[in-house]
Amino acid sequence: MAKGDPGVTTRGRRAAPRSKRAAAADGPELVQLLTPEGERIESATGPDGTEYRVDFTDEEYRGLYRDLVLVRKLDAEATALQRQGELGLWASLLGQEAAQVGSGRALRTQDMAFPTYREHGVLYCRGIDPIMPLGLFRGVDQGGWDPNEFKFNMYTIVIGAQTLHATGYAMGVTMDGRTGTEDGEAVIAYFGDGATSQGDVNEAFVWASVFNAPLVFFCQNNQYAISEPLERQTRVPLYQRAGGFGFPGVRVDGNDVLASYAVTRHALDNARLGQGPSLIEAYTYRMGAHTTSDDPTRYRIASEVEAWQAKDPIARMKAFLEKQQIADADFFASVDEQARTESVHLRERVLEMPNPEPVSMFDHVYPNGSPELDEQRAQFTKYMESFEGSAH
Ligand SMILES: Cc1ncc(C[n+]2csc(CCOP(=O)(O)OP(=O)(O)O)c2C)c(N)n1
Ligand SMILES: [Mg+2]
Repeated sequence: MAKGDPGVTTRGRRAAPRSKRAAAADGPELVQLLTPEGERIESATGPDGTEYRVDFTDEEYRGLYRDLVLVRKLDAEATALQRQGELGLWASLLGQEAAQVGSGRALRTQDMAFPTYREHGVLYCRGIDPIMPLGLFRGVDQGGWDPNEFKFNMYTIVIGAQTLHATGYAMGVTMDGRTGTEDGEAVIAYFGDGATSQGDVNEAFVWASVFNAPLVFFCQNNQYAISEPLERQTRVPLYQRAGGFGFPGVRVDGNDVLASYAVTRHALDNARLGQGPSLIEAYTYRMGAHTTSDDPTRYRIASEVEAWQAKDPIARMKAFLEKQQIADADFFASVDEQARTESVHLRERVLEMPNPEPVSMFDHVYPNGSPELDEQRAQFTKYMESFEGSAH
């Protein structure tokens, strides 16, 4: 995990005290409950006047920290596995742990999530074995988890497509009469800043709005779409786009796990009660490369990354726990040890993953197959048989 001096005062920031409408330096109306220095802000007001606060027990605060550290460590292990040729590709979440753990823990059991390809932290919060996405990125299976069992859809690589799937699903939730009560179902759709320029996402906004779908659009604005910076996507803060579609938008400090939790829980609860969709812009930063195929030094400068490292989501949570004496050195050591053990275990299991039979790639294309697919399978089987007995 990242080490940070808890007392560090970053450039252009005041150490304390912070006002309710804090963090103007990070953009307008940024909801923040934990500063980069680890100071707690009791409550924060959103653009529509909503007051956000959290009330966690010490155990729960420690639990959130544990989640953040584990998620980062498992992600680092996956990056290392790719570098060693054990995965074809990896899309790291480095820097986005708080946005994902905060929103992921805000989901209630009955809520349904639609991820992109980077939501490993949300996947973890849903109770899915972290080995699952590694099978996908190793190319030995399609992901492997049951979306209905865990209420977490399959990873979606096609940018923005999952926002339409989520909208359709959320409309179905309403049609089935599963909204309107406190134990109703809400839906969350994850996507990136770049995805906001896709037609799919804008269509999803329209449909969700006019059908009052119980849907939270959760945009992780990590400042880049591969090499394209945010200023190539928008001239207004992304959360303000919601207004034009007729639903509320809020910008949250995506490196603040407490604020991410508070804002998401509120939006989900509004949705489940039948109050329609909303947009959350989690303002964060992709500290690593877009994927292991990308070299970010070609399009961004080191000082930018350093400025965001000073806002690290884990360092600020650690500083808070230390200052408030919610956790001691033994606790931090035990979390590090757990992270190490789990990542070693993950690595061992990845190396043991069996290679599938090549012909099995035809098995799950359609639920009931098709004549064209049967023909392709037959051709491929014949092709593979042509190697039998040869040295290749
Ligand atoms: C429809 C579509 N177009 C292009 C791509 C190639 N592509 C993969 S990731 C990406 C950038 C996405 O950026 P953003 O939405 O900000 O998400 P991030 O990766 O930053 O989390 C692009 C263009 C794709 N996967 N799908
Ligand atoms: Mg992005």
